[in-house]
Amino acid sequence: MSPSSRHDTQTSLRDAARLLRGCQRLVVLTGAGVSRESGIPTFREAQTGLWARYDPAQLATPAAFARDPRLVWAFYQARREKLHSAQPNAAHHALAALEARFPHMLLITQNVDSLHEIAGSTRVIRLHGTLDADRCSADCQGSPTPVDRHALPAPEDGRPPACPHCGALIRPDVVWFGEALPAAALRAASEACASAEVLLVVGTSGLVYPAAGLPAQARAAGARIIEINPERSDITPLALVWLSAPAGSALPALLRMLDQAEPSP
Ligand code: BJW
Repeated sequence: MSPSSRHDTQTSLRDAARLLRGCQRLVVLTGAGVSRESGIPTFREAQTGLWARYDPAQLATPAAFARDPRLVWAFYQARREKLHSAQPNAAHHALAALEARFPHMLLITQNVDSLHEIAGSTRVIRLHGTLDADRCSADCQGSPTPVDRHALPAPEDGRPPACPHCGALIRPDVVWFGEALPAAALRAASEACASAEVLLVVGTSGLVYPAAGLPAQARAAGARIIEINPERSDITPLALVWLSAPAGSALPALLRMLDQAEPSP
């Protein structure tokens, strides 16, 4: 495969399909870019409206929550509101279809929306938690202590509701900067990448660790990496095939290519 072929989408699609055909251990790693075409801004994009003047990386921390819980809670409530009307896009559907085709496929996601599951993916490892759930910020009954926010009165001053067990504030069940990822999920992701034949990386900047280290780990263990991202990322230098296109068009095109008979050499 010549390096110049990386820039030709049709050639890259053909190369990617060739790597996938007959693959026995396929692992997929997704990031915010996969949900972009569902209208969900990526993490590093400027937030819209009210949130334009805030850096999301400064809000997604335990220190920010301790300093100004009302602000951080409002940030997450606004994102939940936006998610409420979001639907899976063609990329989520194509990944669910890919799982049907490769029953051992494992999908590792950094995303905190549930769009992969809604689209029908079943073998999903979540590295950064979920916006759908909350927990006690003091984890008073063990780590985590799940709390149903819908069953609690919402304080009028905009603060998060209080934990019904201990009275500490509740918080979204996501992983903030400086917090450990769920150990079992990270272990499973790491093991899958260490034994992957092909790692398909979709829509991540590759900036946030430890998730960003998984492609290098897979590559060191012999996996071939396909990347789908319209922009170069920190993963691009590791990729054997880079599909420089939005996931919502590249993934369905890749599925169509897989359905075609392999061209004779
Ligand atoms: C498209 C597209 C289209 C657009 N189609 N593509 C090693 C080195 C340096 C630092 C560290 C290190 N190890 C750990 C750290 C510290 C830190 C870190 O990584 N910092 C970096 C910023 C330098 N990591 C942590 O703190 C982690 N914790 C940790 O390591 O704990 C250690 C510990 C151990 C034991 C005890 C205690 C501690 C935690 C990281 C948690 C990340 N959480 C967030 C927030 C979740 C909640 C929320 O959403 O609010 O997760 S941060 C944010 O980044 C979010 C994302 O999942 C994550 C990754 O972002 P992603 O998905 O890559 O999105 P973007 O926006 O960056 O990129 C989008 C991409 O899509 C772009 O490339 C576009 O081009 C592309 N795109 N449209 C396809 N249509």
